Amino acid sequence: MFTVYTWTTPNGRKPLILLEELDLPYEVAPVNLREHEQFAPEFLAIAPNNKIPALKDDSLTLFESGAILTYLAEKYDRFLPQQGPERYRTLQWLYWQVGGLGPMLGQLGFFSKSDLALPKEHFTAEAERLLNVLDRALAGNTYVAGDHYTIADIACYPWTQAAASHLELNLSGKPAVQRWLEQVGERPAVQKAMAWTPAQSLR
Ligand SMILES: N[C@@H](CCC(=O)N[C@@H](CS)C(=O)NCC(=O)O)C(=O)O
Repeated sequence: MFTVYTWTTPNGRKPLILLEELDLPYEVAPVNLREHEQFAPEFLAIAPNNKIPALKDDSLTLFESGAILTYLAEKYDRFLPQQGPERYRTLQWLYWQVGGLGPMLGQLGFFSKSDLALPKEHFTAEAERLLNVLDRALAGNTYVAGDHYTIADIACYPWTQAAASHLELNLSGKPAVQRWLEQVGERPAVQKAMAWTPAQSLR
């Protein structure tokens, strides 16, 4: 049985989406970020970087959402081709999300709550640029890495959704992103994982 250590944030939803897509049994251990539970020694033993998500599979514990998605996709041979260009395009967009889209939108969320104009301007411009990169990629493809739904879509979806719903970035000039958000948002696994709350047991 997998245990997912998580919270109701975009990074936290990624492993839930994949586990739902794979239709696997799992339990959720909520790590309440508002109560700073990510700094508790018990969690530090699992996730030395003090951030969610983390995954436990028997004796293996993993942190970093990209590593978790790759591990599960490879274990079940789904949503990440074993070889060929689409494998590396999937990994390329996965790393792009984890190293770019996520951190930049995260910083925008942080500085939006401040009255510091310069960082707000900087991270808004960077968020716009990254969402335009995604829009151009999706204009020529059904999914982020090509014709198939992969862990790159799973990584990008919660953050892109948050860009519109929480960061109030206007996606009207990004038609391919809007089309893809609708399409991915219709998947039952995505809906279930995006609706998860700590009070709820998924299984
Ligand atoms: N690169 C990490 C980022 C994880 C991350 O930033 N998690 C946030 C929630 S979305 C967190 O745990 N924040 C708590 C903190 O910064 O103290 C990943 O992709 O897993």
